[in-house]
Amino acid sequence: MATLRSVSTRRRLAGFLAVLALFVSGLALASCGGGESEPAGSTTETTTTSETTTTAETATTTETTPPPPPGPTEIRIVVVNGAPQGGIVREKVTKNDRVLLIVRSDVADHIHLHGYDIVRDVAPGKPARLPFKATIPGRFEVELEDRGVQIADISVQP
Ligand SMILES: [Cu+2]
Repeated sequence: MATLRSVSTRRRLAGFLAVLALFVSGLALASCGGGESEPAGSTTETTTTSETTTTAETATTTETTPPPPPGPTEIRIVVVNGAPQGGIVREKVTKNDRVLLIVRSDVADHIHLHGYDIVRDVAPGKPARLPFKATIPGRFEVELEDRGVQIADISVQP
């Protein structure tokens, strides 16, 4: 009987050890899981933050993007036989608009934008490009300088 009991005690002891082992490993797992879940939470937060940042950046980009698309207001003038094709080109722009005057000419001359005092060479096959920001309100003559011929009338509205 003593043998049986002793076996039983050993079994109980073994059982106890097994339970203890499970308990310890359970603790280990629990603490491990806890350890994992905390960083996971941080990661999630970080992810959320970065997503928010991305969204904010996208929004910023979207807000920043509009200005470039408008681009400069292009005013094209074609000079034929030393005179503006179709008559003097009359254009209205708004103050602070970016404007690009492009003049094609079959004669060599200089293009002069009065008021802003910009002068560019022009020649057949070599159009003149006069980019400017319309900071000065008023009406300004564009002239074939050497010939003294007006080719455009630019109105900058305040
Ligand atoms: Cu002039």
